[in-house]
Order: sequence, then structure tokens, then C-alpha cells
Amino acid sequence: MPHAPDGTMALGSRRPRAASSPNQAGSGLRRCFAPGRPPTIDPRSVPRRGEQSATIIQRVPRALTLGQLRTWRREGYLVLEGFFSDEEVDTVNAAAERVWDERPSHLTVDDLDLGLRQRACQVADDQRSHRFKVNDLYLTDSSLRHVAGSKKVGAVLADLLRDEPVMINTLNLTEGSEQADHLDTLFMCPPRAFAMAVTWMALEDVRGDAGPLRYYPGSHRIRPYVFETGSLVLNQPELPRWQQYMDRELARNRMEEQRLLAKKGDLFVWHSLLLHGGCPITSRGTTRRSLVTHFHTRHDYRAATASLRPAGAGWWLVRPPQPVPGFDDGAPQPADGPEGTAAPRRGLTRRLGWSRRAKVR
Ligand SMILES: O=C(O)CCC(=O)C(=O)O
Repeated sequence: MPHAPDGTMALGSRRPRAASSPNQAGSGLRRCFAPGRPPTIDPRSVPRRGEQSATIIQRVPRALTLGQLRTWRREGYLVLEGFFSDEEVDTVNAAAERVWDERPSHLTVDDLDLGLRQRACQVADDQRSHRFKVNDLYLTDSSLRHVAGSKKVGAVLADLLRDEPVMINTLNLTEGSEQADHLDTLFMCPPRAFAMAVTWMALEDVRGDAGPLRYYPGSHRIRPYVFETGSLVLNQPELPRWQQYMDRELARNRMEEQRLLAKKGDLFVWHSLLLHGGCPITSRGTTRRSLVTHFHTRHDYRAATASLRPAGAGWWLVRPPQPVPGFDDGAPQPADGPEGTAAPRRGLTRRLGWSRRAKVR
């Protein structure tokens, strides 16, 4: 395995830092769904009777072994080495480079050094040396979308999610994010909290000093903290309590940090409830090119009126780019699909053995 076999290679502190930039837990800027507007469904996206593809809810795994499925259930992640060809990696790297050649006005980028969200066209030349997170290139770049949502990716996700995956967001990074430890459900929680998987594609070999991705095997089994809003979506004032809760649960369950020292072309997949973040970059200027893609499931868009288009073995969600305050004020807000989870449904919490509110000392 290209990643550390245990926590002994841990170099940095696991404790999340206070949120101060758009990439950090708590800024709220990465929150995907704007409440209030019901999404609309594209009738072309609804399969006709008898048209269901092989990927629709399967019980028998197609792409993964039973051993891999067991690892997923126990550890909450999978590493698939050499999953992507050099050509696929080059395609995504080229798409990311085009962003900076073209600086399109419809692309939202987060300056991780300034904690500033902008459209690509607003980035000043002297800002280009900063670290950026490019949001949702999948919406406009079909070459990237074809790689991130290819049939082989879809087959893996269909095995893990037992449903057709729906691509809802992509993030391109050239450097490490140094993002505080977090759960993705804090920001883009599907109606069923477990019904999300996230792919991380290595676009180059990861160096230990480049701020590798870190994660906590088994942490997806920690009973989720339910905020006072009744939701798993972050309620900012409660962030310290959430951190305290996660610290306590990790210690109690002896769960330790691992670092992903992936090789170019590797695919890492994590569960919606797996705790993860970005390690500090110890050699400034070192790159760590990667593509993160979040997938929800078709089930959660069935009743909703979401605009979905076919992608490989699944779908992609059509929606406007993330809004940028001051740039597109007054423009329609994203109508993304199911909103962030309100309260976990009673039946669901009982089935999974969670209490409504996690006790925090
Ligand atoms: O690549 C990273 O450093 C972190 C990415 C991440 O945590 C996320 O997108 O949720």
C-alpha cells in the first residue's frame, strides 16, 4: 500500500484548527446546498421503463471483490492503486491548467492562502502564486467529467453505494489543502448521511512534505454528532463541541491518523462519514495535484426535481456555479438537489443505533 500502514508516520497534529478560510471546516463557504429552492428534474434524465442500466441498484458487486467491500465497511475507505491511466491523469491536469489560461467568469475558485472566494476571472496576477481550490470544473469541462465519472469509477461507486452515483461537485487542487479534519457531511450532507462517497484521484506522486491527505480508518463508524439544528450539517457555533466529541471518540476507539502517500493514477475513495483533512505542507511550493469528486446517489434525487445528465455509469448534477458574494449578487442561487440533511429520520437513527443527539461532555 502506498500509504502509511499505521499512525506511527503521523507528523502533525490531528486536532482541527479553528476555521478561518473557505477550505476549512466552519467557513460555510463549501456548503453545497442553498436551502429553500426546490430543485427541478430534467425529464430526459429519468430512465424509461426497461431502460435501466446494469448499474442500477445492484446486490452483487461488479467491480470490487468481497474483500474490498469488507474493507470499505470496516475501514471506511479503499485505495485502488494504478486505477487511472497516464492519459486520464494528463486529461485532468490539462483541464486544470486551462482554468488558469482562460480564467472563466463562471468558475468559482477559493484562494486558500487569503481565505477568499472569487470567480477565476477576478484573480489578480499577483495572487497566482497562492494555493487555490477550483470548484466544480465538472460543470463545464466534459473531458474532466468523463474521467471523474467514467464507467469504471461508476462501477466502483455503484458497488459501494448500491445505487447509481450522482456527481455533485469536483475540487481541483494543485497543492495540499491543509484543511482541518472534517467530515464531508458537515458541508454537503445528503438526505441519507451514509449515501455519499468521495473519490480522490492522484494526479502526481504524493511527497510526504507536500501536505498529504490524512484520514482516520474506521472513523466512519463513530456515531455522527447531531447539531442543535437537528442536522449533521455544521452549525458554526457548535464547532468546538463537535471537535471535542470527535477527539474523544477517536481516543476511545483508538483510531489513529494515516497519511495517503499515493502514486500518480491511484484512486482513494472515502465514506461520507470518514474523518479526514490535509496535513501541513512542510516544504512550501511543493505540489500535490489531485481531483476530489463528491457523489450522492440517484435514490436521493428520485423524488427531488434535480437536473441530472448521464455520466459513465451514473449521472452528473447540472447546477449553477457556487455563488460569489459581490460578483453575482442578485443572480439565482444554486438549486442543487436534496438539501442538507434536516434531522436524521427516526427509523434511520434507530436502525443505525445512533441516538438523536450525541452526548458531548
Ligand atoms: O485534498 C485534501 O487535502 C482535502 C480534500 C478534502 O478534504 C475534501 O475535499 O473534503
